[in-house]
Amino acid sequence: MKNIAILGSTGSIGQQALEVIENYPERFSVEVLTAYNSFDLLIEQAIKFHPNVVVIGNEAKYDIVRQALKNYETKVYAGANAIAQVVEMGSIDLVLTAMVGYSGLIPTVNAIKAGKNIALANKETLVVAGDLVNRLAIDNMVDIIPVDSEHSAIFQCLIGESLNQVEKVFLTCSGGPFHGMDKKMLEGVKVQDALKHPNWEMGAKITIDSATLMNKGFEVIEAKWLFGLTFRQIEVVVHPQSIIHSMVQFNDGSIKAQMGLPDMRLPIQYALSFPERIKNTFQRLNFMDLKCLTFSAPNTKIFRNLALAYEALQKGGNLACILNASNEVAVDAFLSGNISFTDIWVVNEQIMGKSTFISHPSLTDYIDSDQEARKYASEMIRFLQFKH
Ligand code: MN3
Repeated sequence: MKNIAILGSTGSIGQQALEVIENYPERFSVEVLTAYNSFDLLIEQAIKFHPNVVVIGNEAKYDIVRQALKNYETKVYAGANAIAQVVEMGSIDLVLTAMVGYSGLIPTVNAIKAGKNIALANKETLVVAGDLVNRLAIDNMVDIIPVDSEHSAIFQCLIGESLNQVEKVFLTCSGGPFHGMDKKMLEGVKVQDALKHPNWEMGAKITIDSATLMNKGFEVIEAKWLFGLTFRQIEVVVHPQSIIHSMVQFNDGSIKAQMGLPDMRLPIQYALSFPERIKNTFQRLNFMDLKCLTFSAPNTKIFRNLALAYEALQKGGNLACILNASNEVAVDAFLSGNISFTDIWVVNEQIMGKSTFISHPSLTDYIDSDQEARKYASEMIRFLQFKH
């Protein structure tokens, strides 16, 4: 029996993880659930899965959750510090990190320090502080198993292989809803268009990141840290059908691909059951239904975020942390209607140039860099609003 903590259980990944867990009560048990704001769904999940502990991030919602669960054995806590602490509980075997953005960093760091294996859905943890998180994982002999579909694909292709025989990886990318659009068209993109992803149902933040290709940029950085690659070994390929989830090319030129229907429950289940594969009833891919699989290069001249991610990777230090912080602020501003779609990467590029560069950051440096970049990004957004 694996006892699982799900950080971000009310989000898209969290809910799908619970769907998987529900099918295998003899294998998985839910030990901890956390949510930031969605108290009603958290309560519902707690009643259904009876975890040992639930944490609601937003302390203003504590009383509602506690009242609703007062007749159950589940303990209720509130606040970001509580989330960062519960991951250390002795009874937890695996922590699924599925919260949004930078908020995933500290709880993940604590879980690793406590020796917990990580099923990593929160890619920002590796984007912000990949070197530090990797070192901690090695020191504490912790496995980081990717949940992101592309990284799960690479991970699966690498089973039985040596990392030093990898020539490169192809990270596939759906291209998002705006693939092929020019600069003028992108400037007029509306929030509701950007929130419609062609292949994957996801939360708002990652859906916008997919549309701007920031998500793909973060995935390049994530791949670097998960698999020990250089930026030259990671190539993004636009593959709108999302059937090949990524590929690995070895030093003899042979290529392995991992394929399947685009269904996040598959990489989630694999991360939870690894090293085993367990039988399920998910729909199978029928090759006869596929008309064609297509591939093309992403346009990084237009979709600047992908180029910025490569730049952050190449220069290293705290630059990816800065990019992530700026991007979180810019995406919020776009979702609130304060800046245009293309302003997102205009802000990111400026803030990367403006923030203090640190070549070998500590955890405190990362926290400070995140703060500084957010402050600069907010200032720039106020300026852009004024200009409009
Ligand atoms: Mn992905």
